[in-house]
Order: sequence, then C-alpha cells, then structure tokens
Amino acid sequence: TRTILIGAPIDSGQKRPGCLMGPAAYRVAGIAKEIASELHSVEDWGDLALPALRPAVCDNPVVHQLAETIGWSEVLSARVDEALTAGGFPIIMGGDHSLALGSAAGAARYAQKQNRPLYLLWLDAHSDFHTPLTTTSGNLHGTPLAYINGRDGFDAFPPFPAPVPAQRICMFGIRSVDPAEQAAMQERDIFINDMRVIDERGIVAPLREFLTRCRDEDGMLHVSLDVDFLDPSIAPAVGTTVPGGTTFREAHLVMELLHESGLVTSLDLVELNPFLDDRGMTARLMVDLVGSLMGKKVFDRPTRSK
Ligand code: DIR
Ligand code: MN
Ligand code: MN
Ligand code: MN
Repeated sequence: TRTILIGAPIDSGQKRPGCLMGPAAYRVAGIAKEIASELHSVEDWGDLALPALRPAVCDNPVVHQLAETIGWSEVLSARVDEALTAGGFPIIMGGDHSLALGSAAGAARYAQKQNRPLYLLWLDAHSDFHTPLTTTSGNLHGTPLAYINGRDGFDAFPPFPAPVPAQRICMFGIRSVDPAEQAAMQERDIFINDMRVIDERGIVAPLREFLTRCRDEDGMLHVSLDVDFLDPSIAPAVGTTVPGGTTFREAHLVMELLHESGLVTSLDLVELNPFLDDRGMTARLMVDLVGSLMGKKVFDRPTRSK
C-alpha cells in the first residue's frame, strides 16, 4: 500500500484550542514508522494551509468560523482526491472532526469518477448529524455526517459530490446524540451501533454485516475515527470525552477486522487535542490503532520481528 499522510491542522470546527497540534503529535508518536514496519510505503505530504477565505453566511447565528471551515474543507477535499487518484491510501491527521466535511467530499468525488459507491464508517461517541441550521453549539465538527448524507442546510458549502445514502453509513460507539440529530436519524435507515448494541451483540457481528454489504457492491470505504470513540480512561486527549467508550481490545479488534477486509480506502484521525494528553498516551494509542489497521496483530506484538 502506498500510504499518504496528510496533515490537517484544523480547529475551526469547535472552540477549544489544541487540535491544530494533532498532526505534529502523530508524527512525534511515530505514525510513519508504525506504517512502514508493516511493510507499506509511506509518504508525508505535509500540513495543509488555510486558503484565502470567501465570506460565508448562515441563517443560524451561533455557527462558529463558517468561512474558515469551508476553506479548510475545500483544500482538504482536493488533496484527498489527489492522493486517491495517485493510487494512494490517504490518512488524514487532524484536526477536529469538521475536517471530514472535506476528506469525505474528496473520497466521494474520487469514488464518483471510479463509478463505485462510497461507504462511510463513523467511529465516534457522537453522531455528528447536525446541519448548520440545527446545531445549538455552533460547532461545525458536529455536522459532517449530515453533509455526507446530503441533508439540507449546507448552502454555503460546495454541494457534496454524490451524497452517501443512509444504507451505506454505519456508526459505532455512539453514546451522545442531541435531540435534533436523533429526530433526523430516526427518519433514515442508518446502521446505528450505539454502545448498547456493542454490549449486547459485541462489535464483530454488526461490523461484519456492514463490511459484507460494502464488499458485495464493490464499495470504497472511508473510515472516520474520532478519539472519543475510545473510553476516556485510555484516550484522555479530546475536548469532548464521554464515559462508557470502547475498550482497547474492542478498538483494536475493529481495526484488525478492517485490515482483514481489505476494504478501507481512506482514513480520518480526528479530535486529538495533544494539549490535553497524558504523556502522549492518546497519540500513541491512535498510532497503535493505525498499526492494527495496516496489519499489525495485537497478539503477535511481543515476538513480532518483521
Ligand atoms: C455536539 C457534537 N453534538 C455538538 N459534539 C462532538 O456540538 O453539536 N464532539 N461532535 O466530538
Ligand atoms: Mn466526531
Ligand atoms: Mn465525537
Ligand atoms: Mn502483522
């Protein structure tokens, strides 16, 4: 695999400073070496820069840093499309989750050119299904999945290329959903695996169902991994911790299954706030999870020599 690292030092999607240090933290935690040790090639395309901004307006007055978020998403979308077109596997090192407005748009544009359906796996405590018109926090990191699904309310953004229908979207780890998001999700056939589902069924069976669907349709799969998918006890470096998250084992299992599926075509790493970390433990865990996605096995780690 030709892995392409894209730094996205984006923090316009929420109000707590620090996510812009994410790409640096992933590099310090050894992300390139981790990928290379699984015998993949790695290129680091460096960090994106914010382009010149166009004024943008929204009817909802609480929306925060709309023009910046649009600027970032346009530049990231183009970059992800470019990496995929080059035959690469882009890993977007964020940056808050608003970056998925751009990364998923880039993946969707590429999938459209390939005439393949895009699937979306959302690993997150939150559903991020607000539109700019329904958000009450004003934080656009809570909106990317609605944009990807083609909901109304994103007039200020470029139209999403080939919106992803609900049946191709799967959420795992969900445990914090706002009322407006819940109402919108209930009208749609999204594959929602909240923590209750994981408790009852485990993580393997529902994930395999989704992956099978993706394989059957020769889909591309974009994975968006929010740090708060993980339990705060193992991943404290995120501004929006929610108790009751996935364990170390569950998270690695997801990544190992994704590796075995061979379906993942692009990956977001989002919401890492290194300023809140405890001696780099969260950055290291995220890098470790990338290792599992690239083929490292948890159980053969002590003796692994390749
Ligand atoms: C929260 C989103 N529902 C909001 N929080 C997120 O502000 O709309 N945190 N996405 O990661
Ligand atoms: Mn999120
Ligand atoms: Mn979240
Ligand atoms: Mn291995």
